[in-house]
Amino acid sequence: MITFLSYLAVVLALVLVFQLMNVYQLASELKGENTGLANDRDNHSQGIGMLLFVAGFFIFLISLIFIYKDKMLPEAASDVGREADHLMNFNWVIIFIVFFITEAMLFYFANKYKKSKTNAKAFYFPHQDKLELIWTVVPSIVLAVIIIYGLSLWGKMTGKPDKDSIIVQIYAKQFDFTARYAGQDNVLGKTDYKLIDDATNPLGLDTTDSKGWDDIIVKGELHVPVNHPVDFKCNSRDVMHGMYMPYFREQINCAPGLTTDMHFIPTITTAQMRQMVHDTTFDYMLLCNRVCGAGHYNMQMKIVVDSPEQFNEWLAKQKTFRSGIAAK
Ligand SMILES: [Cu+2]
Repeated sequence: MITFLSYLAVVLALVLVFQLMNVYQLASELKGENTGLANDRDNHSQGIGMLLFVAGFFIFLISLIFIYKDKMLPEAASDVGREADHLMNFNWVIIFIVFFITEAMLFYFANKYKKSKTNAKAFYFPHQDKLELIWTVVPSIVLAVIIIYGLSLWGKMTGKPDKDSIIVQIYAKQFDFTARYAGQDNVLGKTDYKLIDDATNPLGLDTTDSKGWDDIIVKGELHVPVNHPVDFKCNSRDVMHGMYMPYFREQINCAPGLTTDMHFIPTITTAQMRQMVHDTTFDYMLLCNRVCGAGHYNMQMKIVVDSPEQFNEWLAKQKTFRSGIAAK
């Protein structure tokens, strides 16, 4: 009810302002002031209004950056993540320089060349080759630099992984993630979707392939060691999912019938990050960012970045695929 009354008050206030403006206009028409044409005083006040608007807009924009600074993601926790942040900041610097210069000029000239008695005639300036060359070539070079920078980073994220990477399969389905570590031999065993059985073999591992016997399948928590390359091989059982790791600035699609690959070196452990963000409950997350169905909003997995010792200790406690089968 209070909300409704507040809206009503706003609407009535707008009606009031509109009516007052009508009264003011009618009054000035009666006095013979309003001829329907802007006079020098109107042009002057509009020009000043332009300058005030752009100054206010700049102040508002810059203050927003400072007010919402702590809502941004914390420092990137991976090697490629840091570079992704550099690339992003590089883009922002270019965007801001161009934005501030062009917007300031737009409003400055709107004021400078407002209609007045002294400079009523516009200068006819239809074409200039040199100017066109400059505004074509300069943005082209800047864009090429951004694209080359971006492509080289993408190459680092998805190109050939480091030879001693820990290989982890990320298996997405509606609506959860399962991780499979390649085990002692660091080779993932073969899989076949026809062998999938939710109770005993959720990823459809081929039991005749000995390379898969030492594979370790985990749900709920994904552990990786700090300062060691990890290679994620991503698959999907049903529809398109996203393997999105915002704290490491990585993301790739998990598509059915296809293996996508992405790797990085985690650089900050969960414990260190908890100290950095002053939050003892902080956790890295793996999220799905393809709208994959009704349970998409909750499709996630916790990522724990351990010290190498903690990681080995954790891994040793996990059951291999073969011992898991034997237990059943
Ligand atoms: Cu999903």
